[in-house]
Amino acid sequence: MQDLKGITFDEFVIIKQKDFSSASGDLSKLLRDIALASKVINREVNKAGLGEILGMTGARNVQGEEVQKLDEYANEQMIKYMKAGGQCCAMGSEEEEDFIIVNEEHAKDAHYVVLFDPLDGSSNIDVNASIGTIFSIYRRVSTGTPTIDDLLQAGKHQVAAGYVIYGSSTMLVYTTGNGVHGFTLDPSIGEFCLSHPNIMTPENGKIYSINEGENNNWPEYVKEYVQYCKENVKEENRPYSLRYIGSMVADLHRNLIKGGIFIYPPTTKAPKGKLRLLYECNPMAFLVEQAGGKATDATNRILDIQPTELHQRVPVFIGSKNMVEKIPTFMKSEAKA
Ligand code: AHM
Ligand code: MG
Repeated sequence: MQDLKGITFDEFVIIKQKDFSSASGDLSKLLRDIALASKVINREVNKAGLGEILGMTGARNVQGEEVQKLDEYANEQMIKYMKAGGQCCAMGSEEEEDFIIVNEEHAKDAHYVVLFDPLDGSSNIDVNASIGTIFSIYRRVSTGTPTIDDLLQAGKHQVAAGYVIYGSSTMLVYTTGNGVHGFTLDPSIGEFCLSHPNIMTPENGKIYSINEGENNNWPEYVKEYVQYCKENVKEENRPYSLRYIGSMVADLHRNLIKGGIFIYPPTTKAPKGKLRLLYECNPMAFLVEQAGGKATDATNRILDIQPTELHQRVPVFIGSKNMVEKIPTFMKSEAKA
């Protein structure tokens, strides 16, 4: 790839769109709308502490408007920019019970549906830990009024996916199935600039990320795998290090760059895990696979799962290829026991 480091996200998606002679530019426009919405969310995330002070005075700000929780605010911004952009005919949000049909006149020929978690890891807002926005884009399959089938597509049909991490710097990481590229927000010009072209995740990592407090509620194979991560086997770089923020975007972003496995397993309390297939697992699985990693529910590839409901949950084992491939070997030992 020619050296494009430093160019803006908007310029980059236009250059990439030219690689596809049939491209109309609609997807590029949609991606730019998502980037714009995330900049607006970023602005509020960055002053979250100040917002909380206002909120404590009676949940009304100085203009007399109700002070909104940041996750609600992020949800509203995503919906607003998707509607305004005109490229999205329907959307699903982790914050909305039902999917939303975009009835705007200028969106009547829109080809795309967008699914998003507007602010993932929002329990971390209060403590200034990293949080993120996750998005997933499909081409609609229906004609006429969009239907639920447009949103219930297997992850392998995604045409683009990505996340924005609001961390020590704000980054947008995305894929359209042609590699994974990361852009860092330059606040001085208000643009995401290419900082991490062609991200590839190491095949082996040294990090495992899981909520260890739930250990007693895990199936045996997860307990055994985590025990394996802790064993002293110098030649295999074990023990691995445990790193867990409790914010999927932040945990996965770190593991994507450094190598590692992120696990949200089935538990006795949540037999299907906690994370949502459509808003969290599919987009992350698309990104991680594009970066050379893997994502499964322990047996099935995440991207092959046919969703049956909008808010479906799924266990997830995602990250460095060799680490994820190790999981089924522990399941076999469980079956033997
Ligand atoms: P949210 O979408 O309500 O923020 O919940 C999802 C988050 C993920 O970011 C994170 O990986 C997980 O919940 C942490 O859950 P737990 O506290 O059970 O470990
Ligand atoms: Mg979430």
